[in-house]
Amino acid sequence: MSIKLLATSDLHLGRRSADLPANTAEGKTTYTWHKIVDLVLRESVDALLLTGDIIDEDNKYFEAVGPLKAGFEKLREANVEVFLVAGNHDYDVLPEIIGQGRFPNVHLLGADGRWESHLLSRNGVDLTLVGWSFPRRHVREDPLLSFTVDISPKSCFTIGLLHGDADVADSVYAPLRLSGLRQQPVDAWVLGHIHKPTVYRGSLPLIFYPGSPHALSAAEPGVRGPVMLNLKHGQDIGHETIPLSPVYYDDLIVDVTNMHHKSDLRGRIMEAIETKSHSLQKINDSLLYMVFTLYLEGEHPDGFSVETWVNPAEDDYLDDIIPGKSIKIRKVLNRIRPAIENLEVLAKEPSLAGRLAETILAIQKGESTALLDEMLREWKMKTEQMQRSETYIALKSYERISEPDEKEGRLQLLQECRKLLSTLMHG
Ligand SMILES: [Mn+2]
Repeated sequence: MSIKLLATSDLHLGRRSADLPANTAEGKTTYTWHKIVDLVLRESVDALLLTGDIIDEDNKYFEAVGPLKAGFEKLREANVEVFLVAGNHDYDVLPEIIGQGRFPNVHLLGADGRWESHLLSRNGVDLTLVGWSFPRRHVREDPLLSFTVDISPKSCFTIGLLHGDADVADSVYAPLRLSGLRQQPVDAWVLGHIHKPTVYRGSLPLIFYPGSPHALSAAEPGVRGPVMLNLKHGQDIGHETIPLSPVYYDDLIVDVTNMHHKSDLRGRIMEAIETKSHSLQKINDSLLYMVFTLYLEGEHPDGFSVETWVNPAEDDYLDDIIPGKSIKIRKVLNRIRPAIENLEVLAKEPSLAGRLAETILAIQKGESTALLDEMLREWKMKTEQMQRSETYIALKSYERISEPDEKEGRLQLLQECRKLLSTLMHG
């Protein structure tokens, strides 16, 4: 007595992932579409739910139509129903393909921006699916304002399919109020449009964006895939992301403090990649490409030279670090703070940097300068002002708050002077 549904959105058939070798078959979103169809068949899923932007644009019609129809055909042969709504990218092309009428198992809900429902009975469970489709590219009003559907009294569950922008009031892509979603007699909302997988926790119903199942660029980091829903009588709806994206994007952060040789940095990069790959072990089957943005951090006297120690070439893929995976560092971002070694020399310069160096030295040695005294006075005054403020007085009842202490002031000023000097020297 249960139903299994697989939900996904924003596949953008016709597009391909950035930063992969040219013409890589796995980089195309059609690759993940076939994987999704295979998963539905392998896991005996009862119905596939697609919540918009499945096709990238109508200019991608010819790239998308073949694979989409082939998938629908396979699902029809396996007696799997498909329910979908159109988004802002496929508002015209999706009805066109479905309208060709060869797929009795495929149901586009809510064409022309009118809410529509469909009853599905499987394994002794009656399920109502409700949906609304984009009638045009831009929709400024919340589609929930016109929510009217008949839900059969014998229906055990109601699942809503909708493409739009949750809690973005001025969106031109169907602004959806979360409170509006919660008010409807719906047990779970499957949304589309936002590519980042998002679950709104806290209260019923279950509201979520499955997100794009195929990572398209470094702007779509982390594990991605469709979401499996399990519906059982008298139980909360179970949901689980099934990792399927062949591409994984992420940041790699390496601290270069105290590194003196290229080999040190290389070792640390390898280590970081291995750690990352290890943490992704459970999705290793689907994962073929790992693309990283490398951030160099920490303190170093010559951060600009350190940056040249790694030199990711255009088509450089590292193939043998992790078996079965291709790895690429797509970009190196230098966030290294300059370690100033000649602070004493700099302190003699009549520049702003010189004054800051002089102040840092004075704080470190427990001495004082005219500038430091002035800054400490200012700090003390501001701190006392803050302590007299309403919010601060409210806090006082919870914590013991002491008078501004010069030692604390010196410490804060030291951090600020260092930050300022680094910014000055770094340009
Ligand atoms: Mn969209």
